[in-house]
Amino acid sequence: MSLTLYSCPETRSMRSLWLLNELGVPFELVSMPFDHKFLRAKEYLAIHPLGRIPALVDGDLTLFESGAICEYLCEKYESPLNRPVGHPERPHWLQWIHYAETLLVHGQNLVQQYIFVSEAERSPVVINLESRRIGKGLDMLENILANQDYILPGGFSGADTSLGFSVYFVTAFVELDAHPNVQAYFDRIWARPAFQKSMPAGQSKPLEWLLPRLGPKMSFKRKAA
Ligand SMILES: N[C@@H](CCC(=O)N[C@@H](CS)C(=O)NCC(=O)O)C(=O)O
Repeated sequence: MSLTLYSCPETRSMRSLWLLNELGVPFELVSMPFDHKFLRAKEYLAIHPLGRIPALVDGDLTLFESGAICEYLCEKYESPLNRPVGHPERPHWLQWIHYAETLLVHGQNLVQQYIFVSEAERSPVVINLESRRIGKGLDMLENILANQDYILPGGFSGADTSLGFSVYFVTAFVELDAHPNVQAYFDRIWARPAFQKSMPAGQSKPLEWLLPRLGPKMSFKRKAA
């Protein structure tokens, strides 16, 4: 049965693409520009009724939601990326796959503010609130990553492809200067060949093409004592 991933560069579908590259399984990539011309086309709506990405087709099965795709692929293809039922890290593996969305949504709300909302309607309150919520998430990760390289003590897993993409995405909006352990996590992820293979070719920064349209990054630098 052949696997097909529907994807747009640097969106949540990068999680699934990265995971497939980590697993090293054969798949076909259908990469579309992030544009409703493609996402709302009749052909694509037949795959995902809401026209969102990612979507995965595996033979007769069509699946959307990046968290579900992560669990499905890790369970289907045996590898160290899975934490199967009964594994002591299983509950937290699930937690981090899904927490990744909580963190990412703050970044997505910032994209809406900067790109989709007119300047007149843009809200500094929302921008401040969403950036600070990212900061709180990073504070939590900073403590966890003080003692381990990846989000689970047992090492790199599917949960890192979910969460790692969220960390990647939010660095377009916040500096990591107050979060050195998160920065080191970001650097470890960045160095993975499967991650590099999932990035748009020739790009050296997250959301590089979008950066000129975003506001200044929030810095959480702590004041010197
Ligand atoms: N929770 C879903 C979110 C899917 C989603 O909203 N993807 C965005 C890209 S990151 C999308 O397709 N947006 C297009 C649109 O909203 O029209 C997942 O994790 O797959």
